[in-house]
Amino acid sequence: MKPAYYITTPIFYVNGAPHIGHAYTMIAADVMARFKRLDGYDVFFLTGTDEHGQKVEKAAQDAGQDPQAFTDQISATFLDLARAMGLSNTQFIRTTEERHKRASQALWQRLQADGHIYLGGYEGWYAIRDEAFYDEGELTVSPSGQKLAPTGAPVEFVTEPSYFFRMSAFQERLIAYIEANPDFIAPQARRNEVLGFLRNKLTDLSISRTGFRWGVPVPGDDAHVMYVWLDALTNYLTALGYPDETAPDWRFWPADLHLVGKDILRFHAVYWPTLLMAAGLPLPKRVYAHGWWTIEGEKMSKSLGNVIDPRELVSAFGLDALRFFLLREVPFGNDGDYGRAAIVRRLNIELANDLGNLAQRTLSFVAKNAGGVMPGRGAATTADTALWAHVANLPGIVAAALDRQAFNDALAAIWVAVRAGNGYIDQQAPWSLRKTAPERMEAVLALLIDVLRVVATLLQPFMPDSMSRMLDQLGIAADARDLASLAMSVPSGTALPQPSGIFPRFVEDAA
Ligand code: ME8
Repeated sequence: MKPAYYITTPIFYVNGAPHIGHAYTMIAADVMARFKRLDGYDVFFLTGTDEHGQKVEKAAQDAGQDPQAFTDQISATFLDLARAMGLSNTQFIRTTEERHKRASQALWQRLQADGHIYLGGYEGWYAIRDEAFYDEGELTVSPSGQKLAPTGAPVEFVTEPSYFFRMSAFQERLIAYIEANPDFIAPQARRNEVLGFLRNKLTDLSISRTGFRWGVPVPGDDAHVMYVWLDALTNYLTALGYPDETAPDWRFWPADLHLVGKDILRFHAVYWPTLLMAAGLPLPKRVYAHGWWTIEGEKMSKSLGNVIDPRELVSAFGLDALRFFLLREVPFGNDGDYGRAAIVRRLNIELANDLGNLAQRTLSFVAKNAGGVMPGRGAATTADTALWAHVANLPGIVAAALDRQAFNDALAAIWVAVRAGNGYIDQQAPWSLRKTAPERMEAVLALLIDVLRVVATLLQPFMPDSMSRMLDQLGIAADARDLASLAMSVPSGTALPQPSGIFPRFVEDAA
């Protein structure tokens, strides 16, 4: 049986339209999922929407809609985003589904039965925008006198009865776990941030609210709904069939990777693992918190009017160029800035000039001068060995980089090979070998095709559609595109389809 790999994105709040930040996490997770499938894993890839809580209830009220009708509508726009970004997700979960209410209540009851929940009262600060509680000491005051959370979200003082989770009881175990598992929280700076936070005494976590109704009812106490983060985090279990631990998909637990933005690290690296410890469930293997995108140097916000709909970028540049740009432009983990000029540059230089040209020059030359079939291979020259050295270890290098979520390193290594391929064509000049040394010309072309095959195979997770077309042109059968198939070479004489350009240069309209 294939090994299991479970990867998740955050589930997104349905309080507004999806934007490039949501697309980013979705695409990064999709690249991981697709790569693991290529590498022989059975992958469960989950994304979806987070539909309860005060923030969503308020957004529905502001829109003059009933919360269920409102969440149905906005959740559909996230599903549409997932499709538009080419996601290969296994499920799209919604927290308003019945199965999710059952799972959240079952987790609650398990915690309660084991004595991890008690009834008390919450008196303190709450930010609806972040759906988070804050200590007095964390707050700042705006010029107008409004108290603000460290995220800049306005807070309000809340006094209400509340159930609490005895999170404080798990502080030492959590620290020990993080220390014993250096890869559990990544990147390193985020891990240090969590360990820093854990130097202060962990308080118990308020896990129910009474001021509004839009949430999962607390079992046995209708006056309370669950704190939205408790219900939200449980989605990762619901999708696998929890509480039925005999469900077929339960074998995917624990998750291999929760991919999240740095804004929600604490929920995933402190609240979630302690809840799981209390419930006696295994902990996720890794939580990776990526950086934050701004738009032309500005924070994305509705009031600035600079929120970019990723679907518009797809119409302008194509999906694969967008996917490539997002993971190539910025080392994962760092913050990034979207600018139109930057995406055009990546598209024209790296996709059109480097990769597109390497394929087009090679394949159109084969079509015109080598009978349109896979050319004959020859004994390797020093130049051939030097080129192949860039490719031979590439699958392992890319796999290792992706296991660290170093998408940018993976792409950089692939581009070293692509550029070496272009240098090799220029230097070997197959056009001048055509008359004088036709066999050597064939060997040069065959090697270039073998290089392109490795490159295109490894790039499939990043650019599924264009690499599928490139592999078609390279004569690779649909069932020979995984990493294991790289060991088998395409026989000389295999007919190759008529080539056509894959990455046209992007030219701005004169208007
Ligand atoms: O936090 N740059 O949902 P959310 C990069 N429902 N990534 C960004 C981004 C940006 N500017 N803006 C958003 C929630 N993201 C909860 C999660 S999980 C159990 C519950 C991405 O709609 C990034 O992944 O506010 C971030 O963590 C997530 O969207 C927040 O989405």
